[in-house]
Amino acid sequence: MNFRKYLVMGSQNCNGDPAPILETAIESGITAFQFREKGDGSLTGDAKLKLGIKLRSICSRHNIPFIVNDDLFLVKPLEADGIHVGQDDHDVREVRASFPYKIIGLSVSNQAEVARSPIDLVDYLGAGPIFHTPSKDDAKKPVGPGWIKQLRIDYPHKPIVGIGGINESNAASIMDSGANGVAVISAITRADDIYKSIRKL
Ligand code: TZP
Ligand code: MG
Repeated sequence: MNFRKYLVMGSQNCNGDPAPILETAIESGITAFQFREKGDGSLTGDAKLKLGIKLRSICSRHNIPFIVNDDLFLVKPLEADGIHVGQDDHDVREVRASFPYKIIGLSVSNQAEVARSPIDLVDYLGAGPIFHTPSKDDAKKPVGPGWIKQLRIDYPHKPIVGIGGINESNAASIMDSGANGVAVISAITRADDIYKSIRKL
């Protein structure tokens, strides 16, 4: 999976229909997508599944990896390529046991979280929040690009994506710190010009 420009998005991040935003983002060069329907105003149940199916089919048509955030029950119906979990979500060991061949991503914000996580079972690490984020109410304290440098030293071969407050003006600092890519919500969903913003990420 190419992690270079990883769009994370749910309907709660968009003013209107997320589908055309995803289409435009793919045409503009994103390399991966995570369906993250979570937080204030997010959909649940059938409406969530229905939107997932729509976004999944867009990714399939363009050969863009489709990762589901947290919701294990959506992995099969959406034929997701993988699943991303946070520290308060499902245990990685259980996720790996249920999905031996799927891509699994894990969020890590500090050394204590790394120490208690089975890093060898995951395919990539989400490192952050690197900067202040407007997109996650319960986000932890920003850790800065130094966190990516540390993870890169400790895990030279593990794919790492930075997340949290990343945009076209600071994305280079994330890549320079050793990340394989940047994961963003608002830099794309709130962009005046999605194409330009993604080109510069
Ligand atoms: N996890 C850590 S920060 C964050 C998530 C899901 C939100 C990232 O959103 P934005 O708008 O790119 O800061
Ligand atoms: Mg989570």
